[in-house]
Amino acid sequence: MANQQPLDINNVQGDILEGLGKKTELFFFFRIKAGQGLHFREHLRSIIPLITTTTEAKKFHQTIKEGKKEAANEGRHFPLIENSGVNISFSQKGLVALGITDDIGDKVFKDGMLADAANLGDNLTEWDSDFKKDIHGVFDITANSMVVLDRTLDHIKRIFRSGHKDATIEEVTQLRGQVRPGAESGHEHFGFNDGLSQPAVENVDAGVISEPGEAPVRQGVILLGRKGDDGLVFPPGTPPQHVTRPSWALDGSFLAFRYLKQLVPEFDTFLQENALKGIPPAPGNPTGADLLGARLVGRWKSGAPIDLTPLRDNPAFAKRQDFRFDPNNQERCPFAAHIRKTNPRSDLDGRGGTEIRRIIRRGIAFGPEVTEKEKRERRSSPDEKLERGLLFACYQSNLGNGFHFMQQSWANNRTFPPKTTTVPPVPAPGIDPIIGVATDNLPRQMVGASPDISGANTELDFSARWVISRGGEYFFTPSIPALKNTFAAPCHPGQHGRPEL
Ligand code: N7H
Repeated sequence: MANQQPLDINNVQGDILEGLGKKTELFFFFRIKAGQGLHFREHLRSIIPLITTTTEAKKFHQTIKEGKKEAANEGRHFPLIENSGVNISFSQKGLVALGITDDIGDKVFKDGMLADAANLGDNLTEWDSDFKKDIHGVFDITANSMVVLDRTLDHIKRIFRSGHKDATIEEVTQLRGQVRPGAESGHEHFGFNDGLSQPAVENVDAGVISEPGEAPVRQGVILLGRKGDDGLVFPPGTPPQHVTRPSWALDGSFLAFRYLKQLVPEFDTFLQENALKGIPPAPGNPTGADLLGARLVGRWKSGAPIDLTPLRDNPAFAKRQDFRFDPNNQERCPFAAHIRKTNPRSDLDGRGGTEIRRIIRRGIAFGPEVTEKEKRERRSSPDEKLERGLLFACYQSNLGNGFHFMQQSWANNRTFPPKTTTVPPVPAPGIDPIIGVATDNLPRQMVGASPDISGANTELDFSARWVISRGGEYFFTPSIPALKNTFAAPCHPGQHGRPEL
């Protein structure tokens, strides 16, 4: 039964519904030291005032927005404001280490990402060995600079006595991301503007996104225990399977974290070697490589959706969400384009819609820019220090409806979106060219991107992968009251049989 009290966004950690302000970001993965669960709770209590709430994150963004506007009116440069944000999340193993034994009602979370790796199409030999170890939790720390970030990290480590005999946590690993420099700011390493399409959440973002086709989602699609957190919908189109949440789960969210390496020179070379032909020579027209890239992603590098502007980029359209795919046609946007695979919009009209599949994404780029040597050799350096990619993070109330489903049943599935009724019939859409993995040992391929712009139903084979999973984990990001009253409460293991929602 959904909670009837109105949502108070002071209770929700800031990265979930708003996003922490970030130029740099650190994911600090930790383990609670054996036998230190109770002392960890004490330290956690001291951390709670540092946790950035949704209200605080919103206020920070508002200040920046107003400051930038004012500076622009006065013709001056708007300086970076010193700031730092902190959120905390726990894995299932972390809950166990804390003695929290209630069933949270999400099998994907409980089993963990390592157990899910094969379903996601990951090759475990490509995983960083740290993600094969036990991880109990993660601090998500953001800041306007590395110096400020390190200061916040030091503060947190001091509270947990890290490095001392009486430490209650030990570091498993840490990953640092940063916004890319200059004009690439906001763009991921392949060069595409990222983080544009997010679901608006009812009564939180109301009025922010109101374009047709992108109605706000119910709060329970992202937050546990709220209206819309109805349980797993599987197989697709069937009624939700009943789920019971413990009371402390209210207003928390599941975080799927993925450490994704990107092979940028290889991706660029592929686009050049398969550049689309038949683009009329006219001023402002893209290269064939640019057009192919846009058809793989579904947006131009500026962010403009190809469904609205299929043949040339138009940066003025960068943030537009008001498009609905023609379910019988992939001339404007291939069925398998990354954004169509991960948010098929009108393709699922009459098939249950997309609402329960929506996720809120909070990724950041990591690693250095491509070097001149890598450009020349058209190959990523084997030097790990030059590895680059995306620290992908997303929130949802149900991993089996959200991230896990999206990767396994949409991105990796050649026959999604289902196209059984098109006249004339079209071949199966193929695999998401950006994140899809062929789990059936057949080549990776998609339809609708080759070899010339009129060949909307022609197959393109791209057996190489450009995004490689190096690991990850599933976490639960509790509400602030749950952190205070359950996670940091001074009680003994086994005392958590609390009332259900
Ligand atoms: Fe994706 N990319 O640069 O190609 N993504 N993504 N993603 N992605 C999106 O709307 C990218 C990944 C989604 O509502 C854009 O923000 C890369 C995973 C969803 O229209 C671009 C990687 C998953 C959307 C990229 C990567 C998703 C989306 C368009 C990995 C989930 C919104 C800009 C390195 C399983 C779809 C934007 C919508 C958009 C890229 C990963 C999901 C440019 C490079 C793992 C739901």
